[in-house]
Amino acid sequence: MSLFEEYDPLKGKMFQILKPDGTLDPGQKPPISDQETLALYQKMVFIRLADQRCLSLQRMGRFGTYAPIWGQEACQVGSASVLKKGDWVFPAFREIGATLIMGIPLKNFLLYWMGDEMGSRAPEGINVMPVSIPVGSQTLHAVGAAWGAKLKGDKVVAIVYLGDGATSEGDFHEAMNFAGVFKAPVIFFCQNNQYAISVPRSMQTASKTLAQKAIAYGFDGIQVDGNDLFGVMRVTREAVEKAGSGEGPTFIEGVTFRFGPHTTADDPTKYRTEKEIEPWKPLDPLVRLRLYLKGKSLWSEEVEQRITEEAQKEIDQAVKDAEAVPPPTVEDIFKYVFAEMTPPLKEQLEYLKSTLK
Ligand SMILES: Cc1ncc(C[n+]2csc(CCOP(=O)(O)OP(=O)(O)O)c2C)c(N)n1
Ligand SMILES: [Mg+2]
Repeated sequence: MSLFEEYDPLKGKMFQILKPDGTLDPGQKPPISDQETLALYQKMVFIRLADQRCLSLQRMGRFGTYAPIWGQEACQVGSASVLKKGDWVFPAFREIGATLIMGIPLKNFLLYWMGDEMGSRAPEGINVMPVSIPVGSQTLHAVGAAWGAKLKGDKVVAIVYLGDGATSEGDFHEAMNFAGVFKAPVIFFCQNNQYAISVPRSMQTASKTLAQKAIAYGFDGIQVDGNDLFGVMRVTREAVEKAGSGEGPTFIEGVTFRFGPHTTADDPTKYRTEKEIEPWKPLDPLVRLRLYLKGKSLWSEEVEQRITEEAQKEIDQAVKDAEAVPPPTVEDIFKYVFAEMTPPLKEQLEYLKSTLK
């Protein structure tokens, strides 16, 4: 029986390898070695610290806005770390983890949120698409890229990150339908973080799980503990292999929790109680992995201090580098709409310039 048959979402079973106490589920093995686990833990620490820095930069007025990952690191690190370099990645707007794992420099990521679209430009050979602010639209782009790759015979897959709220968008359903019909090599990675801004999961859909939505479109859906790095890796790897062998799409629901605000523009205490957050705290993906590594004598306070210091140094440098880039000019808003600026655009640019004098 395949993993997807065994964890058919209609049976209501969620896949998990690493339990919250840091021990393994009986009968399950970690998908990577202990040394690889330590290396990914280090990346997760880096991502959490970079995320905190982004929040601070926004609070100091050095970022426009920001959507923190805090709590969702295992979903993103676990899924992106099983991809190959040429695979297509379509992020939503909360994807610092997947973005950095795919090799986008932190400097680029920072630049984007500082308001410079050059930050969206991926280095050659890294197929990470720009942030998608419109909820769910990136699912269509991913299916298109996956289908295109299939037609061209490129041995790559596309993965698209979306939230629980995005599953209520029309775009999402069109993408799911198209992916199923054309057996596109695409993975829908849905981070069910329980909220779409202030709207709780219970108000989003009457479906028991989000994973079961895949069934209506004729392909596999699976619910995985999204705070379990090992579980996420195993499920995503299986989906990648399936897509690579021509068996089409998979929908993965990573069950997780957003500890922070939706973005720096909202105050979660207005719609979420402390009582609701409390049970998620011990499920923190970093805490769990730390317990596992400690059990293997690979984690100690000293190790934590060393990787924290290394990370902070690298983050400091990336912030310096990003802030050293001259800010975009007023012309940049108009210059790239068409290959050549149209007369109305030229007129508008002159008008804006005159008002800024
Ligand atoms: C098409 C569209 N509608 C509404 C919004 C405003 N909006 C931004 S994020 C968001 C909620 C998204 O929730 P979810 O998909 O669960 O992702 P999460 O923010 O939890 O990661 C909404 C409604 C938008 N950006 N685009
Ligand atoms: Mg959400």
